[in-house]
This record gives sequence, structure tokens and C-alpha cells, in this order.
Amino acid sequence: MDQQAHFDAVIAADERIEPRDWMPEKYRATLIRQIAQHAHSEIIGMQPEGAWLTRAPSLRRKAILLAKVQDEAGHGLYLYSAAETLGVERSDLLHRLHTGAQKYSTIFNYPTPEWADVGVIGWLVDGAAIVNQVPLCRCSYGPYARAMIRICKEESFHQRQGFEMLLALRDGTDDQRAMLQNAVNRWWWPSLMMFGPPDAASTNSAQSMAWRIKRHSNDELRQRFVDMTAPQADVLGVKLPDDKLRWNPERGSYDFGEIDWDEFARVVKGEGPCNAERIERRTAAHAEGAWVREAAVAYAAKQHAQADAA
Ligand code: BYC
Repeated sequence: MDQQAHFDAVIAADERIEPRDWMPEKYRATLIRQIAQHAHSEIIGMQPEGAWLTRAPSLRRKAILLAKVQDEAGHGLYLYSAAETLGVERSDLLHRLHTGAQKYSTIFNYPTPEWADVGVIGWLVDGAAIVNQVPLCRCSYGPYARAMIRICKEESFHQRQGFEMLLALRDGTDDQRAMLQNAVNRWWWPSLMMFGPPDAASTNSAQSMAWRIKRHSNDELRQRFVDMTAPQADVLGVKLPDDKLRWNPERGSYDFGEIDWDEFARVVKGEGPCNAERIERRTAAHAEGAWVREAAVAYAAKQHAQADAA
């Protein structure tokens, strides 16, 4: 069997492609693009919530938030490691992030002006992440699929901590309930954009679904998220900011309004409210961390030299 036929048979049997297997160059490039973009999203995603670490309202909330932000750093590391199995260097991927050559999720270009934003990120952003990412646990590329299993378990804890925090705001004062509603108003539409452009404009979906990297289309997952989230909004006593949102008994799903795709395009292009700030902070943190990387390389060289001498 030639290499392409073997690859096709593995995909058709719903088995995994592993790093040493032959794969079409476009499959490799697609995975590098998606996994790197995903890794970048995790580490840029530390910023909007990290901004609240020094201002969390209690020690308990601070400890929870610290753990969550550290989990996101860990997700970035698993994902950069998965990307490296495809033959790219982590330093190259970071360079591509810093120079704007690779994207990260639009969602992290929105500000977090109030404490309720932290809970709403847990509820909506991590909730959307779970809907999008659970199918990736069955992705055809082994290292990515395996990384996603652990990530999804942690995301589900993140989602519940967000919801629990919002229940406390719901049961709080009128000001706290108003803060909760304002945060929902800010994050609802950007959360729907996380699933990517509508299917008709999704340039990568057909090929990625044929390769079983993606299992569902962007619109299918977006609908699943709306159906899951609308009843949760009722529990929280908030109104999702969409007058067209209503249950459609014939479809067995919620109908919802039109997403502002011009806004999505602007944020992807780098013109969102926080794009410049996010990249500035990331590149500064990278430069400030140079000594850590140098020390790690020096330590590894010393360990190798000692092992060689022994
Ligand atoms: N933002 O053909 P399409 C997280 C781009 S981490 C920016 O549908 P695809 C979390 C897309 O790249 C969240 N760009 O693409 C972290 C493509 O452009 P290129 C990140 C977007 O890949 C910390 C073009 O639009 N999650 O949840 O088939 C704390 C056309 O799109 C976006 C992942 O990365 C966007 N929202 O499908 C809390 C999950 N959407 O590259 C939470 C893994 C689309 O061709 N990724 N674009 O120039 C995926 O599942 C898929 O890549 C997507 C897009 C569904 C996102």
C-alpha cells in the first residue's frame, strides 16, 4: 500500500495519525495552523483574567483565579508540544504570534473592566470552548487529540467555577446583578464569534472535516452552544442581548439573531478593542523571560555534559 493510501485508510477507519506516520503536507500545515492558533489563544487568554488577580474580592476567589490562569498556561504548553511533533519549533510559532503572522481567538481582544467579566468568561467563553473542543478529543492527529482530553477536563472545571461565581452575584445586591447583566451584554456576541465564520464562509471546514480534524461545522457547534446556554441564562436571571432569541419547537433549537460579521472581521484583522495591548504585553513578557529560557538551555547543556562524562 502506498503512503497516501495508508493515510486515507487510517482516516477512514477513524484511527489516529501519529508523528512518525507519513501525512500529506497540507494536513501537516492545517494542523500546525490550528494547533498553534489554539496554543496562542490559551496564552493570550491568560491576560483578560490575569488583570483581575490583584483585585479578586476574596482570598478564595483569588486562589481559584490563580489556578485557572495557570491551567491556561499549561494548555498552551501541551498544545505547543503537540505542534512541535509536526516538525516546527516553538520559538518560530511564538515569533509568528508576535509578528501577527498567526492568529489567536478573537474573543481575547475584548476588555474585562468589571469583576463580573471574570465569571462570565468562565461561563460563556469556557462554555463555548468546551462545545468546540470536546469533538477535538477525537481528532485524527493523536498528539492533539490526547492533549485535548486533559484540556477539556480542566475547561469543564473552569466553566463551573464561572457559573458558581455568577450565582453568587445573582444572589447579591442590585448593583451586583446589574454588573452581571452588563458583563453578559459585553460577552454574548463575541462568544458566538468564537466558533468561526458561518459555514458558507468557512474556507477550511470541508477539508478539515474530511480529514477528521474537525467533526462538526462552525454553525452546528454555535447552535449547540446557544441551545445549551439559553436555559442557563434563565437560571442566572439574566437576559441574553438578542431580541430574536426564542425557542423554535419545530427545529427543537433556539433561533437567534444575526452576528455582526463586520466586527468579527475587524477583530481578526487586529482592530479589536485590545489587540494591540495584548500583543504588546505578550512580546514584553517574552523579552522579560529571556533569562529563564537561557538558564534552562544552560542547565540542559550541563546535564548532557555530565551524562556524557559519566
Ligand atoms: N478568531 O475556515 P475557518 C479557549 C479564522 S481557546 C480568530 O472556519 P477553521 C480558551 C480561521 O483561523 C479558543 N480567527 O477556520 C482559552 C481561518 O483563518 P486562516 C481557541 C478565527 O480553522 C483560554 C478563517 O478565520 N480555540 O477557548 O476551520 C481561556 C476562516 O475560518 C476565528 C481554538 O483554537 C476566531 N474566533 O475553524 C478560555 C479551538 N474563527 O487561519 C478559553 C481549535 C475562525 O485560514 N480551533 N478564524 O487564515 C478550531 O476549532 C478551529 O480552528 C475554529 C476555526 C473553529 C476556531
